[in-house]
Amino acid sequence: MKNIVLFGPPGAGKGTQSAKIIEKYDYLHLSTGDLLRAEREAGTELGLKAKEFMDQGALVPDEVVIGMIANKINANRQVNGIVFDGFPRTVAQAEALDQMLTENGLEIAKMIELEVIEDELVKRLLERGKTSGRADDQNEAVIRNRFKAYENETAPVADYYKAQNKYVALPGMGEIEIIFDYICREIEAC
Ligand code: B4P
Repeated sequence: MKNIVLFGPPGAGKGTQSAKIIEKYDYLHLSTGDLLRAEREAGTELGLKAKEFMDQGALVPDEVVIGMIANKINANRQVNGIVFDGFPRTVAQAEALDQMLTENGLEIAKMIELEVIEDELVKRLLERGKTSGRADDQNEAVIRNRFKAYENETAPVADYYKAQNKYVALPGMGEIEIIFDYICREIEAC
């Protein structure tokens, strides 16, 4: 079972590339953003709590997200691999993930970061906001908050995987298919 963390700032292409990876390799896609949005739509207590943070562009508290992921890993032991998309987003989440995987005899094979400049990210997110209905994609101030949260809380997660020799950075700008080819090479090499 090959487990990959897809990493990068909001709008880097994690969701876009995850969809292609799961189609090609038949992996399980675990997107904490998607899981949180589903909880919101279902109107659960967890979803309502998450909404306050998401709409401001802040991160949802670690304990909420970690519990959600633990349930998914435990329910899916027989898959070819897992693509973690948008998780871990803090060092505490990365440590919790390692612990959950180790308990199941599993590990992260590689973290793949998609590198994209900020102006392009803003452009992509505002464009998606026109049709996604996502409040956090429609307002530039909220988008800037998401970048701040990324810089302060999420960027250090890359160092966590660098220390384990599992980190690789790829260009995230340009043709989606070309970026996907780079990603496939990395997945197949580990
Ligand atoms: P996410 O749902 O993870 O949102 P995201 O980072 O914006 O998505 P992504 O990066 O996958 O989007 P993509 O580039 O594919 O998180 C939303 C919120 O949920 C967070 O702010 C936070 O509040 C909360 N949350 C989620 N996980 C959490 C966690 N672990 N802990 C705490 N809080 C958490 O797509 C962007 C756009 O770019 C698309 O329109 C796409 O078509 C386009 N695009 C992609 N690749 C392109 C390319 N190569 N060229 C041109 N356009 C491209």
